[in-house]
Amino acid sequence: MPSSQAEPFKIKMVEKIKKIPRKERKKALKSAGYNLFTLSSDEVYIDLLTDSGTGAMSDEQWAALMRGDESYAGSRSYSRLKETSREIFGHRYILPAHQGRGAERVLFPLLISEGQYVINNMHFDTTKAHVELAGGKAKNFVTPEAYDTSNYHPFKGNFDLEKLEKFLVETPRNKIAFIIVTATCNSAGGQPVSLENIKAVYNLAKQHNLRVVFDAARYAENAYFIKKREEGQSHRSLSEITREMFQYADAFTMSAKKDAIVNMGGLIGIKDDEELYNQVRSRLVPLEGFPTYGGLSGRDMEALSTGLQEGLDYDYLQYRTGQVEYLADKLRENDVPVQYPPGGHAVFVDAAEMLPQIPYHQFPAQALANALYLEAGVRGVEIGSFLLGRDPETGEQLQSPLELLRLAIPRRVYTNNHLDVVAEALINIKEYAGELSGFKFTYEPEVLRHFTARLKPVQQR
Ligand code: P61
Repeated sequence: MPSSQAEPFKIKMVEKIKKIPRKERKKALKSAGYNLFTLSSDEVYIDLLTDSGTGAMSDEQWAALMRGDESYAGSRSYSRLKETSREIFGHRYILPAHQGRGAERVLFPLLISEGQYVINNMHFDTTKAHVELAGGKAKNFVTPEAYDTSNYHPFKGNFDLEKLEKFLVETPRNKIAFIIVTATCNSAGGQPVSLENIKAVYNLAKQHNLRVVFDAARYAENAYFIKKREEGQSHRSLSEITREMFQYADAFTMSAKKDAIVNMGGLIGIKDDEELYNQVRSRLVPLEGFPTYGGLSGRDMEALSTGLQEGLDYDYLQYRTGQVEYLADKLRENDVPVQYPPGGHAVFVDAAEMLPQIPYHQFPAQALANALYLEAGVRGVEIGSFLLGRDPETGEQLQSPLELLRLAIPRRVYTNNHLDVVAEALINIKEYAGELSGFKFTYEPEVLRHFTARLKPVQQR
């Protein structure tokens, strides 16, 4: 962020944070089984585990909470959420869910038959888990540019259209369930998908009679990057761009905990397919709740309606993406390898490059996450082979094409001074990165293992 540009808000309330001593951090890591998900937040100084549900709500959102209508059926707060979402996304049918994976759990089984492929630029882990739980097989088609972290490309979240088309032509229609567009593409580094690419995917899908579903958690950051980076888009408003993006989707699932800046919430949108809407609504009742609350309280829906609008504010998005860039630039200037350009919500450090001595099956980015916590009490998250898991058919550990340590920046929470601490710690680690060793399992759950797994260092320190 240029130094002349300050945060487009002032701070009304603060929460104390504290760094526990290094000796205690070492003990905490050991008792957490070297899995940072298991740490207590009191043991963490700067928490960059996720940007999901960790943002700071605005005064307008807190005020909106007071207007929550807690009626079981026909809540006024649901009507507001429906109208706001319709206006922003242009989809006729809107249903709430308690969070993104709740929305996936309701929608996906309706669209997937046993053994069918689900196509994505790159599945995020919970999405992949819900595809697999519904009997589907997750397949990624992200552009190869995404795998070269050091090379600039404005839209590393794009689909490889040639590869996608070839697959669609060669695979019988009944073997494919639908196509997901994840925007921004989290696993590739919070990387945006261009409007041109989104449109091309939609057109290809229609040629092959397939639905497109958006995984829309970071819709606003994606729209911002389209405005800033795509030719012919700079004059358009973020609302116009968002409306056009969502025209190229038949439905969407959304974790509202990211760009809509609420601590809990999700949405399902369906553009115009009334039959699908009726099916989704019926499934929503036993899984999430009555269609006018879907796992959310009235006040949650109020905060969400306000957050959906705030998330698209230009000044806010400029500050937000600028803060991510600030951290990325600082690291790059000091030769810490990061996915470049940085994405919308996080800086992704290339751990495979920083710790080449650790093989993928000993999880280099997990080793870096441990080192960063030990160095400065900063918590990041591994996005690599540890998160990817095993081949569901062979049980073999899969090799992720990228081994990344994600430093996700909560919205409106930390200042650049906090990020200076993070950068300094990683720059220090660079000096002894060659001495770090990998990890192996002492406990490995079957589904979404990284949340609760326990590990130990391959070489006992
Ligand atoms: C995240 F460590 N993301 O990025 P829910 N789609 C997409 C997401 O990014 C996403 C969901 C669907 C999280 C939370 C998280 O291993 C982890 O509201 C593109 O979280 O259910 C969530 O939305 C699911 C963190 C998820 C993790 C899994 O931090």
